[in-house]
Amino acid sequence: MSDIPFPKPSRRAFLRGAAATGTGLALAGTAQAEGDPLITQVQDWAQGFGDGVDATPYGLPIRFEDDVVRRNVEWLTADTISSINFTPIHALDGTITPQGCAFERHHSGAIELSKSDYRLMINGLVDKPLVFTYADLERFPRENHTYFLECAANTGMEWAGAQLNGAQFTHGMIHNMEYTGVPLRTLLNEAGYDTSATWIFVEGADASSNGRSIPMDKALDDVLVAFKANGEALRKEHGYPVRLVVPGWEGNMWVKWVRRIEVLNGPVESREETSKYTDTMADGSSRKWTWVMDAKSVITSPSPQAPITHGPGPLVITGLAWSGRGAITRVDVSKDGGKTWETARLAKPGENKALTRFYLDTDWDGEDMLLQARAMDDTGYVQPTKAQLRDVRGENSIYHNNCIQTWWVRPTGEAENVEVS
Ligand SMILES: Nc1nc2c(c(=O)[nH]1)N[C@H]1C(S)=C(S)[C@@H](COP(=O)(O)O)O[C@H]1N2
Ligand SMILES: [Mo]
Repeated sequence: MSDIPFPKPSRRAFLRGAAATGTGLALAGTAQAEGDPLITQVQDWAQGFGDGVDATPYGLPIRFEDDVVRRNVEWLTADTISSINFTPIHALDGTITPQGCAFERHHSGAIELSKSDYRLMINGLVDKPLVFTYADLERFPRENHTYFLECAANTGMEWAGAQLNGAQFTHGMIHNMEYTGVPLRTLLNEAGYDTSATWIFVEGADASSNGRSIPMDKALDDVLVAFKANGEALRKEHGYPVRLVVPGWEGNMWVKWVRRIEVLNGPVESREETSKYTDTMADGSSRKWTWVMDAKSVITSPSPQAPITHGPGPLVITGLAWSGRGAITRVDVSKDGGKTWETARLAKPGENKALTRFYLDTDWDGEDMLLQARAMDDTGYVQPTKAQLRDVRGENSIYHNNCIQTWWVRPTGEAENVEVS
């Protein structure tokens, strides 16, 4: 898509905007009591009974929310078995992703593995190879941590130009859950791992096995062997009954249905690791072992799937920011394609390797906006523009696109995925 020239704001619009900001935002309700049957008449739902407490032993969202669902992009993969779908981030708020709409990525489909059939083996450079049952894992001291998981391919279709029209599709290969699990360190200690060992190799119980090598330093640091997410059992599609949680690192290392962990003195050069999860640079060379997900952000509303549905005046601009290196410290929002920036309000102080919600409570003048968000983390890293990222990485990459995203919001409130130069 070609560059969109930013329409110059008129002087009148500028003054109106300035005056409104100066006085602070005042918002009255937009409906009127008089003549509104919703106010003046007794409605059906107030005259009969609702559902009894036994109607839904395990509840689903109310039917009015039935479009808040994972979606896939049909042309992306040949079939749905080795495929991916996307979290409806445009329709969510806060930071926790409900498991029921958290994106899925499988190489050979989501398998059904019961707790009683579950085994986890730790072997290789250990004093004593061990096999844990699910019940064994439950007897180790466990911890709770909230982390994001981002697929390395998130935003990967956007390298060459603005392509997919919606935050769900451009940035939805991400979810954020509160995990309960046992630190991998605890289990490695239990097996008596060789302290000179430098790597582990982890594989899953599915046909693809998704074998991945992880440096021992990371394995001993914050990796979890997790069995609950957001308080309940992992869903089948997220690795029931047990998955690996590798905080801040690319999603493919978070092995689901984890069945074996081998302690080694070097990485296992699996097919996927050497050929797939590398970044192709402009000169055709490859960047390898880029495990950490750099700081990134996206405005979730307004966005193409979440247009503004009201006129000028108070507008809540919101989005998500995250960094695999630590906590988000600041998010700036631009309405003019990066010329000027305002610092957004973080809903809560940024948390380590977890999604951070930001808000810009603003006054919309009803004119075009080129909305952007720019994240900063506690290492001092600033999210790059698309041009800056292309300067370093070219346009041949798929993975690790963490550039600033632009939405062109029209006076009608509709938004579109665009690029600014
Ligand atoms: N066993 C196994 N683990 C796996 C995969 C897989 O196909 N099999 N896919 C990986 C990839 S590429 C990603 S991005 C994440 C996705 O996790 P989710 O399905 O819970 O979103 O799981 C990873 N772990
Ligand atoms: Mo992935």
